[in-house]
Amino acid sequence: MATGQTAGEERVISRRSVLVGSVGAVGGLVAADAALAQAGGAHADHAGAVQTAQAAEMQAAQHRTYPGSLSNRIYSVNPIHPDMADIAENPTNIPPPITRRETATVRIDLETKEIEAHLDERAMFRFWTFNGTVPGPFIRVRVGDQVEVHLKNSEDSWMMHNVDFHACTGPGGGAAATTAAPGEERTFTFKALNPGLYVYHCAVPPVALHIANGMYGLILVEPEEGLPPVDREFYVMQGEIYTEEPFGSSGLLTESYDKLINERPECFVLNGHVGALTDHYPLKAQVGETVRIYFGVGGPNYASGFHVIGEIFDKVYQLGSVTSPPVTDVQSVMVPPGAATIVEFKCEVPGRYVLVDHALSRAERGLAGYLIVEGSENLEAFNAPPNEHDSGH
Ligand SMILES: [Cu+2]
Repeated sequence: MATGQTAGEERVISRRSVLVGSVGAVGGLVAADAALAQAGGAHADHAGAVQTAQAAEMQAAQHRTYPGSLSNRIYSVNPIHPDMADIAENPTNIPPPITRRETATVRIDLETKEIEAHLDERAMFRFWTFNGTVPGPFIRVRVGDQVEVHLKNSEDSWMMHNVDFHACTGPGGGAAATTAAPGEERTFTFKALNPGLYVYHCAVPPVALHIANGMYGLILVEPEEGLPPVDREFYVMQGEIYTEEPFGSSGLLTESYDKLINERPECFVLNGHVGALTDHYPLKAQVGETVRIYFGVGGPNYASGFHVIGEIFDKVYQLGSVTSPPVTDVQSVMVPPGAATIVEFKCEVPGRYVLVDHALSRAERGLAGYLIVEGSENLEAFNAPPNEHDSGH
């Protein structure tokens, strides 16, 4: 099994690191090796075990900090990126609620574009996109509408692309009908039969690769009566990125098909790239406002335990169903790949809140977004004295 192989490789590397005495530089590997030495005497020779114990003592003697830890950005402000090509979708880029009370034909124009853009402060990646952003545009229709999809594959593309709408009832969600070579355009129509929040994505094989490289978005099919009004709406999607180079590498990175099919991503992202919703497009609201987040998982592989640090979801429309009553007072919501949810909460206390997948190892691989709430203090709800260890405010 692939994961077993890789775990074995890591063990070999960590043991070699200990034996050559480079332990100081690789604290995580030392810890792994200490565990290995304890667990498996047959694997740990005496010299290695002694050195491992010494290294563990050294490690315990100093108060370790992890200045490179990306979860620092959960609680502290991150430096701003320099201007570079950016595929991040602005989370406020959402069409307004639909006010008409009759059905209509709605034309959707999607252009598939492959764009080299930055993945984090140091790295670039060739993203595959709908309309040049990840996620693709937020589409808003009303139940009963005829949706007329026009999919154009840019002349500059290297790959075939198409689109599969989960909001569509019909074979492939339109995928076969819209498969287009570079420079071609395809159309199909479907009737939005079921209200809800749905994912759309490219479905050209290997489908997981097209999704991982950025080809996903959300379509909201409003119920007849619409959704209850809120003060602000946001559009956020989670995905994984698989590169040959390890997380944190510089330069133009290469996609890894091997890591993709073994489900071993290097990056986890909100809205396309590391830092998209922290450095470029933090969400913003005022105290007293009610916020709604349309949250989807493009994936392709990992479910999200979606959570906003410091907030409680007053309402959750589970699995994106708007015809079931929302559940109330929820800390985190599980969102499978190829699915979505709608969360709502009132902002009662000013400050910075952080959108995460509560599988928080993924924060170390890039997954975080900010919600900045401004307004008057609410000392009844939250009253905290200053703390010199708090570097982030
Ligand atoms: Cu594609």
